[in-house]
Amino acid sequence: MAVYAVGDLQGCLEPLKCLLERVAFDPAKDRLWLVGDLVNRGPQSLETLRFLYSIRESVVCVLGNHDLHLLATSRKIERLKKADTLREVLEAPDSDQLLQWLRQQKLVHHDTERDIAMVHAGIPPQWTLAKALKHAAEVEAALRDDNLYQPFLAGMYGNEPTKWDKDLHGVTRLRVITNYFTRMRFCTSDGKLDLKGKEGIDTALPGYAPWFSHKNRKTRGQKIIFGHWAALEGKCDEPGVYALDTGCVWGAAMTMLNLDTFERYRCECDPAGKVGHAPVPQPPVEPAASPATEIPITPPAV
Ligand SMILES: [Mn+2]
Repeated sequence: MAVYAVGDLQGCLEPLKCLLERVAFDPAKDRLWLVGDLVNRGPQSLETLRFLYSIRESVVCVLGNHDLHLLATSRKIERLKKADTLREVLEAPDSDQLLQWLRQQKLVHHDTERDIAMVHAGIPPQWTLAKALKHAAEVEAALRDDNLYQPFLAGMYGNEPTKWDKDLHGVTRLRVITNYFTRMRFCTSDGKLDLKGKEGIDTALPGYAPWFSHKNRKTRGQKIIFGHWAALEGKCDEPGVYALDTGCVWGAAMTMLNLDTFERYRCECDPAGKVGHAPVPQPPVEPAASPATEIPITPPAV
């Protein structure tokens, strides 16, 4: 059995299939780990989810911010933004089945045999892996609980509080945990988040640094696989920490890592998020969320 981890898919199914073919992936024998952000911005979110669902017994996946956004839009908590490409998922006849599957996924995965952890964005410096798994389980339980699902998704959005405190409770507590695991890039050594910075590591505000580069990080020495941060271009100098988001959806590449040999494979993508060899364009500036740019999922109720 071989295990492969792949960076953010964001609805780019062709490059994923290109990588799976390259390693002759066999869902009956092999395992596919995904760092989350399976959907959105790319061309084939629905087909991507259907494909993953069809091989779900072989898939190990953690949720990213775009996956949680999809779940929230499906519950009418958030509206689709102009750049979102999720409408086809919401309107599909098998939408419920796919979203129920998505909802069962974890925020942090730890393979005890290989001692490798996987998370979408990162693990804050002040948490050990054991603590991270414990707090991830709080959010995972809320996602799976029919009574907590809606309040959690409704309370999930927001950048505050910027820092963990063990006395936090309710959705505020779950929001900070979710922001660490699904949105974090820069933070202070004691885990205060800057959720605005999205560029490379040299753009940190004073006192802030990439979550993985803090000297006091309690998961130092632990192998960690993550995605989310395309501006890193798959580069991370921290030993044992593997950045896998190489910006497929922006026309760069999709990356796959063999978890036994740590060999990397790349599939070059075109600006439409498909397989191609077009020149790499600059990532478009994300449009600001404003009511004027939002598209309602369904017409307003009469
Ligand atoms: Mn992300």
